[in-house]
Formats: sequence, C-alpha cells, structure tokens
Amino acid sequence: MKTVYLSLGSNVGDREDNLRAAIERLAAPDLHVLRTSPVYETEPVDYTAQRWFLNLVVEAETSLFPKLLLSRTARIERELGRVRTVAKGPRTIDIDILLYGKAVVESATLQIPHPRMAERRFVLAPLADLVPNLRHPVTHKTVREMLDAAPVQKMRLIV
Ligand code: PH2
Ligand code: MG
Ligand code: MG
Repeated sequence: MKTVYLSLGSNVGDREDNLRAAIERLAAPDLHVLRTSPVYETEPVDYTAQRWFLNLVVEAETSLFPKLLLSRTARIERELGRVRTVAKGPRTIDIDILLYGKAVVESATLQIPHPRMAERRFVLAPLADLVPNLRHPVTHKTVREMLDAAPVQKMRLIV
C-alpha cells in the first residue's frame, strides 16, 4: 500500500457536488480515502478567463500502481461528465496525482510528482493543511517551504 495525494478541482456546475461525487467514487476496495483537506475557492491560474475553482486535496492509501491509479482517476473524470475542450479550461472535475509515496515517475503519459505542484497555491495550501512537513521526493523541500515560496494567488477558505 502506498500513500498518495490527489488534487481535485472543479469550476463547472455545482462545484461542491462534483468534488463530493469524485471523492465518493474514488473510495474502492483498492483505494482507501484517509483524509480530505478543507476546500478553497481559488482564482484560476494559466487560463484566467474562467470561473473560480473549488480545490481540495485527498490523502489516500492504495494498492494500485501509478498507471492504474491514473486510469481510475481518468475514468471518474469521464463518469462525472468532464469534456476536454480548452486546455487548462473549465472542467466539472479534474483529478491530478500529486505524490505517490516517494516514487518518481517520468513517462509520456504520467509524471509524478506533479510537475507544476510547487508553483500552485491551489494545490499547496490544501496539501499543507494535511502534511506541512512532507518532503518533495526530488527537491526535498517541505510542502510548507514550497507554499511559502509559491507565487501569489487569490483564494479563500470555504468554511
Ligand atoms: N487547474 C488547472 C488550471 N488552473 N486554477 C485553479 N485555481 N485551480 C485549478 O484546479 C486549476 C487552475 C489545470 O488543471
Ligand atoms: Mg490539473
Ligand atoms: Mg488533470
């Protein structure tokens, strides 16, 4: 079993409902959801002309190997009606693998740790709520250190 961290985001339709549905579907005999972070409403980055996102991070334990975990998350994205139109554009649900134990994966279809996680407050803030002292397996920086160094991004904690 490996401990994994997944970043979930939604900015289309009922965003809270989409997050809740995704977390429900992630839970399976081969994937145990251990904890979920608080939810943040976050300003869109990269492609900015779109609605604000709701983002959170899920901590889970899984026996799925990385590529199977990726197929699982892609299937859930499809089931929840995600349509890929604009790159980095609006989505009902996005599920990204941030960390998979201490593994480093570099393939054409999958990169772990997530290559942009260190620049993204919408990932680092909820991740820091769960594991501030966890270290990035390549840079060895803690989540808290990455968050402190990340560019500004408007966000608010949803209570
Ligand atoms: N996801 C993106 C691009 N931009 N911005 C925010 N705030 N939250 C996201 O989840 C997000 C984004 C591509 O996956
Ligand atoms: Mg993403
Ligand atoms: Mg994605």
